[in-house]
Amino acid sequence: MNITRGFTGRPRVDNPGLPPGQYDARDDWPVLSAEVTPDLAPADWTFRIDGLVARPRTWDWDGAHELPASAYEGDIHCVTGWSKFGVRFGGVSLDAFLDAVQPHDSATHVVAYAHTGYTANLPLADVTGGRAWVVWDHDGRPLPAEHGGPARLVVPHLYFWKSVKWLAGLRLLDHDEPGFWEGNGYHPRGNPWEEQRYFGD
Ligand SMILES: Nc1nc2c(c(=O)[nH]1)N[C@H]1C(S)=C(S)[C@@H](COP(=O)(O)O)O[C@H]1N2
Ligand SMILES: [Mo]
Repeated sequence: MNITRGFTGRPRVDNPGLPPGQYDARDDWPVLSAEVTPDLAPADWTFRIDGLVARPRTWDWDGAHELPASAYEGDIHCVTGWSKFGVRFGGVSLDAFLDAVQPHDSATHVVAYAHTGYTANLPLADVTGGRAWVVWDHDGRPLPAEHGGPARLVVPHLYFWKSVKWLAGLRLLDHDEPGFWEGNGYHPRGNPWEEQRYFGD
């Protein structure tokens, strides 16, 4: 007897870029916010890096734009199931900001936080080496407020809850400290390719 397994949704073989358990949202870009969208003008936006760094620093909008421009074009994956292909973000690599503050050798993790209070924890290694961006453009236009404008974090190789909207800062730590979703049962790292959705996955 033939047992046919897994005929739910589109077969992944058609779409090798789709991590396990995800679907292609195509032209949709769902908004997922735990807070009300803040009314934050570029002139009021600041981005601070402190904690285990030699030179803690705060950038304003113009100061951040003086750093070398860097773009991400690729895929994003939300833990609720949608993935989106070929998203284009423009901003600055987080490496450029981190180079300026000189992280201590003891720093192993970061907490990224929003102007609204939302937080997400990340291993420092996941936000260095050209894998994380502070972005203010989407498709060549200013990032819409509901998607985190004026500026958000983008860490596309992890589930998108790590990509803090209305980004206000990073604190460097020598230990892991759960953020908003991680403290509510989600996985500390959130690698979509290993389906690290919940604590213990
Ligand atoms: N400040 C803040 N950042 C956040 C969130 C949030 O609720 N607040 N949600 C996260 C989640 S779960 C996802 S999937 C993405 C959603 O980004 P989008 O609304 O632009 O699709 O933002 C992440 N960053
Ligand atoms: Mo999400």
